[in-house]
Amino acid sequence: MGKLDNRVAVVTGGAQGIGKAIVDKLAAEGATVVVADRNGPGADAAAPAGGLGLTVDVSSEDDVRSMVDETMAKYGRLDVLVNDAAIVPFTAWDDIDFVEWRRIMAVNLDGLFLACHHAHKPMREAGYGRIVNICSNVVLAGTPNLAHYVASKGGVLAFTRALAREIGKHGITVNAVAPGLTETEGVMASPHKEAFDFVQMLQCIPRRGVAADIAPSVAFLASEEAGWVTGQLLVADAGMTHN
Ligand code: 4PL
Repeated sequence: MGKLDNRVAVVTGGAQGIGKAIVDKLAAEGATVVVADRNGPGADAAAPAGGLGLTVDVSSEDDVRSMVDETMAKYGRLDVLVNDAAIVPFTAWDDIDFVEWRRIMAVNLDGLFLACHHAHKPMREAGYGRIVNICSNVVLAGTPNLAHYVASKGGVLAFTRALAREIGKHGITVNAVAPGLTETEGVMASPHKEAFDFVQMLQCIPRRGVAADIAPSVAFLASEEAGWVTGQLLVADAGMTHN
């Protein structure tokens, strides 16, 4: 008996990192999980038994449309959308030109819009849906070397609140989860890995966050019993920040 039995969930960015941990947790709670990732072989590898891996660049409307169509064709329903796909850059302010700005916005914000725009339609027809957007505690901390990413995640938070108000009447909740610095493949391959000691000093719980620390908050908001919670930001960062 899982809290997501008989539900179909789509997780973007599910091939690695926090997204992969979310895929595993939703599957453990009984969901059938579609893993959508730019890395197609990675998506296939991450897809749980009975699930599906899809090659999806969320900044491509064609890809996102296909993601929803293929999910509906195979399973006939789409109950949960987790928007995890994002680029996590490390770019000094002096190096953020318009090309770099657009690169981040295209995936982190355009991709969020496209996935919500297309995936909420079957939810609306069913009169039920759960959308969980992965934000970041950088929106509360203003973390350096991430100005474009911080702006994109600010957009994720604000859009979560706005969309919740637009589509609540259709039985769809829209919430955000804000992780802090988390030990993932992406972070460990970037200069962000140097920030763990500093970040731990600010946390209430002094250890490195891992992807499995984030997934249960997502699973809760994705569950039917969270239906009275919408437009909210759940900060899962060991108490580093408060909203
Ligand atoms: C605290 O979301 O939340 C670095 C890089 N440090 O991407 C993040 C903190 C990073 C964060 C993040």
